[in-house]
Amino acid sequence: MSQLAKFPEGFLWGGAVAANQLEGAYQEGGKGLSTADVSPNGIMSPPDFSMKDFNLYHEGIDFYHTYKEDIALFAELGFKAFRFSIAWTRIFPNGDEQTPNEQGLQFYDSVIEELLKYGIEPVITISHYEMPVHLVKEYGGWKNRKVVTFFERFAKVLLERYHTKVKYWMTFNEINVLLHAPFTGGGLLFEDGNKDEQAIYQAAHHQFVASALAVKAGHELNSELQIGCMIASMVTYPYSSKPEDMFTALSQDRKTLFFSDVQARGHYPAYMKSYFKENGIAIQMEDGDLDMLQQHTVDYIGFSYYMSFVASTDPEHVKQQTSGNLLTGIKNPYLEASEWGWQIDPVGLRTVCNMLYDRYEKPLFIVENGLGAVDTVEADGSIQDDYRIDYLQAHIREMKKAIGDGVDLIGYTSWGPIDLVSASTAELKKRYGYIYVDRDSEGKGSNKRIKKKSFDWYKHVIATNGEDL
Ligand code: BGP
Repeated sequence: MSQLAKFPEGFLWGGAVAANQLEGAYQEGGKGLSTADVSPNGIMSPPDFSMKDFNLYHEGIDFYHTYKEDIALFAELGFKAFRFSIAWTRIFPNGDEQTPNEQGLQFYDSVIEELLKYGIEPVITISHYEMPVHLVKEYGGWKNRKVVTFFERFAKVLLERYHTKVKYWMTFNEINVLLHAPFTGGGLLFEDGNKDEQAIYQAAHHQFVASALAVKAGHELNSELQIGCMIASMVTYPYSSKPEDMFTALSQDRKTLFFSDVQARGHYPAYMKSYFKENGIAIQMEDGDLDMLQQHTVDYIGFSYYMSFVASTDPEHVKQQTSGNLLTGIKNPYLEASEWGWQIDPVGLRTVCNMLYDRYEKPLFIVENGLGAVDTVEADGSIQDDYRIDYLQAHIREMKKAIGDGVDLIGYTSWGPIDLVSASTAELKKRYGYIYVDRDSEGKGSNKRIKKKSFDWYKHVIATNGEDL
């Protein structure tokens, strides 16, 4: 690596959140019921439409009412960018209406105004792990082609309203998670518990077309817009140098890269067409779909990175499972893991950056990364989260090396700069923030915001543009 590697001028330092994990106010401002609202055990778990159980997503951290105070703290951190999602149900409560809910739009008008007041670039995720419950019940979620039209309408409303104020967009959060958690990613329910690949890949096709339609609409409104894809990056190492292990690792990575391949290269890759043929999967397409995918590819590759994975053909290795919310993987003997079994691998981030840049030669934007940990408030009221600083510091160092390798990296928005409800556990035990929220998993607490030790650390990183870590 060149010793001279530096973060570029205008690098987008910041943080990332999702509407359903922090806004709360789930029935205010004309909002409809979203899939997150009916997922009391986490948005990765099966829903409970009866909503008998307490659901922390209903309250979040009350950002709907505290956004001014919270954005002021982000400004104090020196944020250049803030990534957030729009709750589809605030704009179209049922999803299939013709006209948007003006009150819902006004909330996001205010959030955007507040960010711009401080010179913070808003970065919008159009859809982050949720959709109107009505679209699930009435249409079966994303496996129904009609949902493409509803999404297009939703995306166009946002693009038309904000295209002069918001430059950076992404269509679907972690689009590849549809494979692992089909309800979370696509509103797909499989009553018998068996994930039907035909339905999942059909839903993926609909999301690809919907995403391309949003890219088209955005560019027609404003050619300067940068509209990206967003994948949960999952780099897989072969457990050994056994050639079969290598091939297994490659096959596992392709399950992720398939999604960015279609969105960034504009066509279905050969390996996937073969997979469909071998497995009797037939994607129904309409005339013009393939042209749409080809003509309206994304401008940048957005991705999350939390951990790396291991693949092996040896049943003994497969037994050494670690946990993790999306894939149960084999334990990597060289790595430590978080309390939730996510294997901590900063070098893997450099590898992912290089892999993605080699493959697409489009700008990369790391839109999620961070350490989920239990934080303790000391007797003096401070929170000494050195473990979080260590994690972030090591990852940012590797990002810098990736820039030295020649990667065009445009930004870094770490996950949950303010503590929020966890996607996989629906609790407030696993925290990511620089800002502590005094609220527990039962929703009890003062809701007060407290700066953790990492707050000053990250502030300094941003102030020095990553020079002094
Ligand atoms: C990603 C999701 C986020 C976020 C993050 C951390 O997969 O895009 O929504 O929650 O993971 O996950 P968790 O909250 O389960 O720790």
